[in-house]
Amino acid sequence: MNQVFIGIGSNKNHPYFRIYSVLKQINRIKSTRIVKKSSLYETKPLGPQSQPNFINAVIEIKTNLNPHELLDELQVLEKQHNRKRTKKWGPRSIDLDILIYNRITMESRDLIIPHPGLEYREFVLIPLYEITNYGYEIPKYGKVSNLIKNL
Ligand code: PH2
Ligand code: MG
Ligand code: MG
Repeated sequence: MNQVFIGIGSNKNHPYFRIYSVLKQINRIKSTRIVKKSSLYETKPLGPQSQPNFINAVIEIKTNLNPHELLDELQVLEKQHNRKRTKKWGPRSIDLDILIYNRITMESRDLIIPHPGLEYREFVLIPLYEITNYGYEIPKYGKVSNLIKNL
């Protein structure tokens, strides 16, 4: 089984309800289950400020899907939540990002792992810190605790 961390964000159409429902859907993805969930954090938008606050969380899953298979499944869920790819960093009903996949680093056309920007995003690092052991290291970026100190 592969260890994967997923970042969840929502700032449109009832974020708390949406995250609750997407967690159940993630557990229904084949060969996949959630093993840890962070708290839900209300965060100020990074990017355009004229949009509602986000609700963010990070979960740990175990899965037999490879990174691209998992990406496909998460994009199906984003579509079901009526996610529109309109303006960059605009409001979204649900955003599901593969943050970390085992210890791998990869850059393909449609998928970069670890997720770009996670090393300076408070709304990712704080929930990740909550659900990992002290001293946990993100591939390429190092200890979560150090990244938080440098925010
Ligand atoms: N996601 C973005 C852009 N800005 N800001 C917050 N607070 N939380 C997010 O999840 C977020 C964001 C792009 O995916
Ligand atoms: Mg995304
Ligand atoms: Mg995102």
